[in-house]
Amino acid sequence: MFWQEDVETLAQDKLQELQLKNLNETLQTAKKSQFYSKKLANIGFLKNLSDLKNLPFTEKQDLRDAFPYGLLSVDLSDVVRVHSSSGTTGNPTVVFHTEKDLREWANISARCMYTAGARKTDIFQNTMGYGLFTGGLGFHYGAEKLGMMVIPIGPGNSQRQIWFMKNFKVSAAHILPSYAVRLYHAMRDSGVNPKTDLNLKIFFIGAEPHTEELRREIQDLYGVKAFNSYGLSEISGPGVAFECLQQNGMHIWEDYVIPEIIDPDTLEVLPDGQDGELVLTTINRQAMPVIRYRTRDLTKIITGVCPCGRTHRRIERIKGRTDDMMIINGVNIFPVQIEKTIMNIPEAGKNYIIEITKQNFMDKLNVKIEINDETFGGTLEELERLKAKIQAKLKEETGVSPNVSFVDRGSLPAAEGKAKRVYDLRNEKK
Ligand code: DLL
Repeated sequence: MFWQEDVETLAQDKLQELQLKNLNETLQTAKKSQFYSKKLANIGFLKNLSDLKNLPFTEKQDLRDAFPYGLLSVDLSDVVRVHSSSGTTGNPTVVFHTEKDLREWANISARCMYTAGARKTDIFQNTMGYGLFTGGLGFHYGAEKLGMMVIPIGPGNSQRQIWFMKNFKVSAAHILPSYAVRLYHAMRDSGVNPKTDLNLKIFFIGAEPHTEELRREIQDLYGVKAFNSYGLSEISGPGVAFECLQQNGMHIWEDYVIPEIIDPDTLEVLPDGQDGELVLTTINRQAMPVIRYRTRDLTKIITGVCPCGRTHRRIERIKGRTDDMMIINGVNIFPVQIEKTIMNIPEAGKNYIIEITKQNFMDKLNVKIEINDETFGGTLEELERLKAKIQAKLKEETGVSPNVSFVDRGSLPAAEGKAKRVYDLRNEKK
């Protein structure tokens, strides 16, 4: 039932003792880096965990400015791997790992997958990108540590994915939620019914925002249980927080990180149960600890104890990123609100993009949805009725009147990595 029962069920007060001890050690390690030697110069030994809130934040821009080695806390000769998240502007952020860091990451990834029911008898297909992106290699080593047979196929080439799934009786897969939808269509087009022709039981889905509705859809399409997986490169990658069999929030592994929720405007720490931005401090990393890292991800800590027996607190599904929010004529909207609405309309397809344009000085929200087979078969009149229905539901959910249009299946841009859903064309020259 547990990967490491002692630590997963450790009482909260004991967990906090452990956190304080490891936090103080981490601060000493961090101060060996150029960046934190200055930033934490006046910070001594912390007596209480609550002293953490007096420490300065670390931002993505700090990582960029310190590129390439400013946050390195160990001798370069002790570094065995680097990962990187490609930003669209400026320097990429780089993250370093010692051999111990990689061992710990493999362990926490194994713990995640075990928590969701994976066992050494499972055959595991890893469709996440290998390379600088953390999704592939991160869970690869976790899956091997757990003892599963790993198929390190990486992303893309749906026919090959299906071929492996079928011939090796793959039971567990690591997959982007947006790709799960596309792969299902590829299966249908090739006459493969995932429920009867394949042996899939567990999906680990994450790396991009998605709604409860999309998760349910994926579960229904494939006949699997799909578990939400949260992580970010700056804190290793996947393995930061993961759902247990209850599928009700993600346990954030508190022997690896200390989570805080802050108000993104006032920067004040908020109590459990309140919505805000997740801030994370690593407490067992050597090569590159990060202190009070502002993730920009919006969530809350769920109050109450999980029936699964794990004592590590849970975070709610990520609602969006502070920098994801679209402001349409002054109204704030998160892309997941659009997804939630679309997923609740059975006749609508499951692939969509959002375009924001400007018309006569006014913002316009355009939602382009792929047609699914049922709607495609319908008459023009039925299509118009469906369009009006989606428009009304979107207005109800967001407060903004969108333009809805249908596009042919397969015609929306398909990324090999994370799906790009929002295209802000307001500043595009005509
Ligand atoms: O996406 C790590 C990862 C790989 C997580 C595989 C899960 C599975 P980055 O590329 O650095 O790392 O992107 C991190 O992606 O700050 C969130 O905004 C978003 N994100 C990650 N997981 C989830 C999730 C990997 N389950 C950024 N739900 C994070 C919503 C997620 N957003």
